[in-house]
Amino acid sequence: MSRTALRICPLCEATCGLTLTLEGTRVTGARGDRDDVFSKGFVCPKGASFGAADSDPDRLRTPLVRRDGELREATWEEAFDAVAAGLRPVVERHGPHAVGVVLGNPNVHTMAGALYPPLLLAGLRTHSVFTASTLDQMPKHVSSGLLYGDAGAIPVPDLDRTGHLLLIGANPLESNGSLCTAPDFPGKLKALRARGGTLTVIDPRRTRTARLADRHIAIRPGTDALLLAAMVHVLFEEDLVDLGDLAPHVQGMGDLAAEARHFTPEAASAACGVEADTIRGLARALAAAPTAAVYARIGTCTVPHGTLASWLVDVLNILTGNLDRPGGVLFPLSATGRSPRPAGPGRGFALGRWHSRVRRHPEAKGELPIAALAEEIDTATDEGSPVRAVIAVAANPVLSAPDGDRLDKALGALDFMVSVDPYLNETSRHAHVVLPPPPPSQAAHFDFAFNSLAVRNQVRYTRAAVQQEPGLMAETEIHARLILAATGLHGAAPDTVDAMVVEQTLGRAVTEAHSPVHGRDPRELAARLGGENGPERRLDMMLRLGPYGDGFGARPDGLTLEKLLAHPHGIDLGPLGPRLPQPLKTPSGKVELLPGPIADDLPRLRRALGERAAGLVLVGRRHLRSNNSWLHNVPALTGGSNRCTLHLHPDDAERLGLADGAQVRVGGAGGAVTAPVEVTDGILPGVVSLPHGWGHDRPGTRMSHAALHPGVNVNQLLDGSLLDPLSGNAVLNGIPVELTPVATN
Ligand SMILES: Nc1nc2c(c(=O)[nH]1)N[C@H]1C(S)=C(S)[C@@H](COP(=O)(O)OP(=O)(O)OC[C@H]3O[C@@H](n4cnc5c(=O)[nH]c(N)nc54)[C@H](O)[C@@H]3O)O[C@H]1N2
Ligand SMILES: Nc1nc2c(c(=O)[nH]1)N[C@H]1C(S)=C(S)[C@@H](COP(=O)(O)OP(=O)(O)OC[C@H]3O[C@@H](n4cnc5c(=O)[nH]c(N)nc54)[C@H](O)[C@@H]3O)O[C@H]1N2
Ligand code: SF4
Ligand SMILES: [Mo]
Repeated sequence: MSRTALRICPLCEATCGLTLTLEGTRVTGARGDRDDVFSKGFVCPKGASFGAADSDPDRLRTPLVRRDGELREATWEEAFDAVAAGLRPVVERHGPHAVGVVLGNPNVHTMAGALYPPLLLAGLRTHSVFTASTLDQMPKHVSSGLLYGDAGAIPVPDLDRTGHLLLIGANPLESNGSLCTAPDFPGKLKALRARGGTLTVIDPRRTRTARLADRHIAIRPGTDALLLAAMVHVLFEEDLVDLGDLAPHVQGMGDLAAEARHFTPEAASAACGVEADTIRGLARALAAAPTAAVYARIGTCTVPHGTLASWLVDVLNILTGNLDRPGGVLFPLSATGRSPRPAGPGRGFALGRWHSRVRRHPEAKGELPIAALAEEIDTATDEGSPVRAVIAVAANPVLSAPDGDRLDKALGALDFMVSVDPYLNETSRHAHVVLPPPPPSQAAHFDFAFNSLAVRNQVRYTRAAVQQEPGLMAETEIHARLILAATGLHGAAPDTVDAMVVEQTLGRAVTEAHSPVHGRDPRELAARLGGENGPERRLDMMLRLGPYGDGFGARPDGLTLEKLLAHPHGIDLGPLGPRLPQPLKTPSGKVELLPGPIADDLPRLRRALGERAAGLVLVGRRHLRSNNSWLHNVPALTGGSNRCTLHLHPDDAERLGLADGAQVRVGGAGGAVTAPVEVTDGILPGVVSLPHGWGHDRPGTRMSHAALHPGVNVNQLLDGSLLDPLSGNAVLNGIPVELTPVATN
């Protein structure tokens, strides 16, 4: 007998609601949940393959513990004993910074990853924190931190209502969107055009998104900040700046105008490979549109001027009055966000409160660049201990971060490593203990991160679709036990972690004047919490304290977990609305248009006006049926065009004597890889493209399907030295490479 169950898809940022078909405990099908208040039935091929990913026979089903050099199956008790025995001596002998914590992308797609890592970091007090953010969106956090005083305040394009979308370095037709949670992003772009709006795409490749657009502008990789600065120049020069309702909330216009003078379209044109008139036209169109949104992603973040480009995106939205207005870009209001405090000056955002040990990279948002992880492990300095133990949660930096070969060696030489990961892969194979979470059908789901990036305010929660298999442990419990083992409390009940958070959070809330529970007794509030387990009680608490919450009875119609459970397809909370000045936490209480660290970095951008890459440069690409490094083991998702090939323009192919299908050696600063050529005129001459997340040919892994078509690791071309200085984000796009034909017989 089959039955169905609802499950929010964890495979990308779109967070679609799925209806799973189940035979016993096995997921045999997945389709879009038509009644989902947000995704309304949308599903992509990845979501439709949820069952195949969920039931992958290579998923680990017991913990592994290294004995006599080999990873062997063990009980949970043995595994956590080994974690405590491995980590504590490192902390005690070498101090907290000797323990590195590496957090990967799927942490933003699990409840465990949202609720527990902050406690692990607070408990360990290590500065050695490395996450996928420094391969991704750290420039946007830094830009938001500096502009708005809050690194988490990221405005999202109002896709459903905008009249003009300028989309830069993003390919939502493959990625389904990022820092802009929008189920059916492709449909929303089509709807934009159907209602008479315009879509402009800036990308060195003619992507599927670019083909959908009114206009595609093929830019030289790594030069978006110059183009955007030139657009700012035009707005000032042609008197097109119009702050509208934003005017009272913005400071620093004069200084910004003065800086913008240097970036004429004529000066930027050659570096960008875009005509000056085209740049002027882009600025004029943006200013003329009744509503407009500039939206940029990976292609603008993972470049040498990532923070400046991210900042300029917001500057353009601000100067055209499109920040915080419907149809422009707006700040979502998430149901589990803190209840908004009254508007007013805040503490602002600090950068560089500490530095990495080896190359003195400044921290950003409490993190060090993951590109520096290998050197922080393998290089001794006079100052402090190298990283000697690593806790890796949902992370595969051997493939995702620069110079995997060096990192591979460094991880192999650690005193101790623990991975929380369902797979034995390129990274977890170095662990002394592997703690596997259950497959997603057996986990509850709530999107703590993506609700604060969603194009519509809404809230949804799905409990586990399938009962947890005997022998497995919920990932939330794995995290709680890991925290206890790492902080010297090994053996305490995992519930104590959640109870402590509840006590502290409620204890603080009752002292805050603006809180709906101000002045109440935290124990009385804690006793009222619903939920079947620790994580659910915490979710109930966050919902009830949040902006739509019931305030523990203060607003009886408000949200609670109980109410959410009564709405299995979610609760719509309406379109995004203006929120300024409340989200601002800058010292001035205003949007600070030209923050100091940005101004200090602008001379570097001015120098870039005169720089040209001499040879070929490489960019990445994503495929709809892929997800970074970990879905290549699902046969249903690896056929067809989802292949690790080098895209090359016909002119370059001819010049280099490379035919379609030929093997080519691609060399970069960090090493070389050999891949088959795919000749395509969908890429700018002088630019080549390889996808990331491939290279599944290392021994000691257990991903049998991925190993059949391993591909190559594009990040081996990098040596980890190229970073955006303000954010520490790795430069992954626009990197210089050399091609050499490989002789075949
Ligand atoms: N060249 C190049 N490199 C890139 C990028 C690029 O565009 N170009 N993109 C970068 C970006 S944006 C990102 S986010 C990073 C991602 O890089 P990582 O953060 O390393 O993420 P993944 O490669 O997705 O690996 C995720 C790991 O989590 C495991 N996992 C999957 N599901 C779960 C789960 O439910 N729980 C737990 N505990 N583990 C799970 C997987 O088995 C895998 O080991 O890659 C970056 N690397
Ligand atoms: N199918 C699938 N979906 C995914 C993922 C996946 O791996 N596969 N990963 C998820 C993750 S972790 C993330 S962060 C998001 C990322 O979401 P997106 O940012 O939409 O990711 P990409 O598809 O890599 O799009 C980046 C685009 O930037 C272009 N580009 C490269 N360099 C430059 C440049 O210098 N300037 C400009 N203007 N463009 C440039 C590339 O050609 C590419 O088309 O996707 C998420 N969704
Ligand atoms: S678009 Fe993303 S969230 Fe939606 S079904 Fe596909 S992978 Fe899942
Ligand atoms: Mo990402």
